[in-house]
Amino acid sequence: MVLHTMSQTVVLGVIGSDAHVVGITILEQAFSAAGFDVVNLGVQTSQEEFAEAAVEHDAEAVLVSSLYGHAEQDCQGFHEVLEEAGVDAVTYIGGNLAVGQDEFERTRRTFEELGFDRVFDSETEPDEAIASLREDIGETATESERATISS
Ligand code: B12
Repeated sequence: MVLHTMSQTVVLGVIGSDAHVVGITILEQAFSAAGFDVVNLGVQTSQEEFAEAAVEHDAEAVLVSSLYGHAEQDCQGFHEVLEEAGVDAVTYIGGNLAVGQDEFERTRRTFEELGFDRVFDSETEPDEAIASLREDIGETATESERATISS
């Protein structure tokens, strides 16, 4: 017998003026297939739109994507906006987060300091993010998802 738990909602979108839509579409499909309720805000999403959607859908997680190299500017003050709106959710960011992105550890620190719980580079497989999220919200990852988590 399979036991179903109530599904968890994930809000995702591409922040700022960024128009790269492919990555977020793949993430939407992967999280849906993994059993999450996904609210995809699409491209060119403002900080406030993320916050409003997270409140409206009582989201467990807010996933931000950015490809075009302006993520740091776009995410300044983001966590303050979420906090003011009363959002209590895990926050991830991923994509091409810096121009060049040759030293990812520095990029990771920058975004952790901005308040993100996890930071992913553009090589990230959706399963890795899914397994991380299950871990962060206290759900059990499947074996194949678990195998993708890097330490
Ligand atoms: C296609 C493309 C475009 C298309 C976008 C079409 C569309 N509507 O989507 C067009 C031509 C419009 C475009 C425009 C631009 N682009 Co462009 N584009 C690309 C390209 C070739 C592929 C992007 C793509 O679709 N990848 C496929 C998907 C599946 O991968 P992905 O997006 O990386 O997403 C995966 C991961 O990153 C990760 N991920 C992404 N987000 C998140 C979030 C979370 C939470 C997690 C866990 C994971 C995750 O998971 C995804 C799925 O596996 C990349 C180069 C490249 N090879 O990546 C450049 C690239 C992203 N573009 C770039 C640039 C500079 C631009 C422009 C600024 C160019 C210009 N001067 O006009 C504009 C920006 C316009 C705008 N307002 O956004 C640069 C960014 C440079 C940087 N960050 O340092 C890149 C890297 C090219 C390069 N090497 O210079 N682009």
